[in-house]
Amino acid sequence: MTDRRLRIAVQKSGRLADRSGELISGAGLRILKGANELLYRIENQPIDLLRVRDDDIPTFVADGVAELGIVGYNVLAEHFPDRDLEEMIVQRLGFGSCTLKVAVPNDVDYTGPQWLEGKRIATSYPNILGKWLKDNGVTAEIVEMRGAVEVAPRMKIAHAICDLVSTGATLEANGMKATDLVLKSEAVLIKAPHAPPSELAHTYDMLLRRFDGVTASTG
Ligand code: PRT
Ligand code: ZN
Repeated sequence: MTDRRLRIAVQKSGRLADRSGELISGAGLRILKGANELLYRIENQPIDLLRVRDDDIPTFVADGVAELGIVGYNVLAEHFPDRDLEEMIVQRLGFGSCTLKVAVPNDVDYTGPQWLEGKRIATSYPNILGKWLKDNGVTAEIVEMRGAVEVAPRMKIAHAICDLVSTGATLEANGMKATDLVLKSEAVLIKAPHAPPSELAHTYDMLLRRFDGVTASTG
């Protein structure tokens, strides 16, 4: 006998946490909140939830620390700029939708990607932005910021930004407008490169079928 359990890496708190929990509950898994904040047990299946920062999820799953993970496509793409992401993605989950866009101050007469030539652009997504600039034949300086990217132009740190947008309220509040679309994103279910241990294969297959069913029914 083994007490080996499957692991699903999920965001501990933040924009994807609630919907990830709903997906897991919707698949019939009963989450048992334990004293251990990092690891929650599933009461009725040999599964644990590994609750971490979203930035850690791509690596944990790619390294096989967790068999599955739920993360924003934007985080995955930034983490693995050179990988075939489709090999990792099991399914798109239909929540956490947002877009990564270039934005400039309202008074800028933005004429297209060429406007960015020689300029400074602040972003938390240097890999994705770097690729997009290259694809568009633009040479610009990328200023990497962990947060508060929207204040960079006002602080004279950068001429433009590249950031996630959902309602557009943050840009508006900061006197900026969105221009080019760099990446479309939503939450995705990702899997480790190796098959799960054979004694857990049945649970793993059942889980994927159920996630698929929940996503199909919630659209
Ligand atoms: O703590 P941890 O590292 O786990 O979380 P985090 O702070 O890095 O991420 P979190 O919880 O903010 O976001 C998790 C994921 O949600 C992101 O990686 C995206 O996949 C997705 N998502 C969807 C968003 C947004 N919408 C979004 N609007 N992530 C961030 N934003 C931010 C954006 O950066 C900007 O500051 O919201 C602001 C813009 O929103 P609007 O509505 O004003 O346009
Ligand atoms: Zn994060």
